Amino acid sequence: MKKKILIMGGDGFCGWPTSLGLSNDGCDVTIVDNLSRRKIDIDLECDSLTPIESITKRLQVWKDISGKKISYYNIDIACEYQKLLDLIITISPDVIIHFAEQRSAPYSMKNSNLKRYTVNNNTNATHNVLCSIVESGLDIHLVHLGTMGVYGYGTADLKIPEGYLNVQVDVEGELKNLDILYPANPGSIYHMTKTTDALMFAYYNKNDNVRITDLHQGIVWGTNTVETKMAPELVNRFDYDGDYGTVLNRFLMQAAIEHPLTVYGTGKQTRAFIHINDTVNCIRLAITNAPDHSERVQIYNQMTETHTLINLANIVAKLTGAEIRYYHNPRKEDTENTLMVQNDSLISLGLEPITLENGLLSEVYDIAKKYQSRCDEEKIICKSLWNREYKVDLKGSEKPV
Ligand code: NAD
Ligand code: USQ
Repeated sequence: MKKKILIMGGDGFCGWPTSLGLSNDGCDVTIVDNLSRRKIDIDLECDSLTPIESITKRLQVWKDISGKKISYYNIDIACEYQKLLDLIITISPDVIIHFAEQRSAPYSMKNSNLKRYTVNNNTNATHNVLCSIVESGLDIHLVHLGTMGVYGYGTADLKIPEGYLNVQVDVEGELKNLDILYPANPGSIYHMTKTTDALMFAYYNKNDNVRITDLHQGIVWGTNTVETKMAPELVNRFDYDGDYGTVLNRFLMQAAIEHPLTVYGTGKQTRAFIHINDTVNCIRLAITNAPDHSERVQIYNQMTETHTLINLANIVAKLTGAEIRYYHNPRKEDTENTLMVQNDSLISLGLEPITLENGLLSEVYDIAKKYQSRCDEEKIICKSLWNREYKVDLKGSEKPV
């Protein structure tokens, strides 16, 4: 693949391995990132479990090892529209991949300032990207990282379709078929911004024929890919704290430092998962299978398996001998749900899913063990509450709560 690719948010957890992977494929990659994720670490007095280098060092080491240059621009795409537009016109990319949003649900619920920051950042970032594509007059395929959380997780036993729901409406006695965007049902301010993104995509696609692929991704687990393993300085970030750490990586890190696994509520919530290697592979597939101008927004469910949280905890406990504890759920979410998801599109395009059974859980556990001395145990318990009546639970209990 030899495309010119602009990666918004290319310094982040999903963006960094994607940038290296596409560069290794032969693409001409440029990263745009305002490093806000690194600044949030400073504000939260927390850090990636893995020691990540500065973006300059990362890119220099990549050039030394691979002989390939990735350019980098520090632009806040939510605020610096003219800089973004000028860069797009200068580079004239074939594809823009948009990762650049505030992506933590707990962080987005911490207080009014962070709710407002998440809404302003995410909706303006997405709108500025769309607006600049149109103003540039260039024919650019936009690939966006969306979330399974736009659908909500309760499915009334319906297999969640890939973005669109076929409904029958009664028009004066005559039944007509309609394809509508699956009803949005966000569970946090962060997830709400992703449902707003989806409407903006539908509009710009309808009005300006922008070619868009929206990848509704599940929870990403894992750390490294082929490229991030090429040198210690290229290691990917590993979030473990109560705001940014996601559940499976958190369980594996907790096991590594002999902290009880923090299952919220009953543990019967079901969620969708995907390994970081598959994230990169799905993006490759999205790029090589771009929609044409007459097509509606292409929506793929980017996930490979579903699990209840207690099932995940049991798998990790079996692998590592960790203790499982139940904590009062800091989130307002269903105590239990089933989740069935259609994910045929990416598989039919060639995705070969990596699942928990592929043995990669131990790799993540080993990384967590290696860097356990960098863990600040004070940061493990989630202190972001969805609702004023909720309380932080520091101890947990042996039984579901
Ligand atoms: P991340 O926070 O690690 O990366 C996001 C990057 O975007 C960061 O480097 C940040 O500095 C940058 N950024 C944010 N706002 C910006 C702005 N206004 N201008 C320029 N750069 C900005 O997050 P991630 O885990 O890599 O997630 C990337 C995308 O994938 C997000 O949109 C997220 O919603 C989606 N996603 C992530 C997961 C997951 O489990 N990590 C799952 C589903 C979907
Ligand atoms: N949970 C626990 N214990 C923990 C952490 C989380 O039981 O220690 C539970 C939560 O209550 C929730 C589930 O695990 O039910 C998932 O939480 P998470 O933090 O792993 O994931 P989530 O907040 O949903 O967000 C993550 C990414 C987000 C992405 C989303 C995909 O941070 O960017 O959009 O996964 S999805 O979940 O499919 O919407």
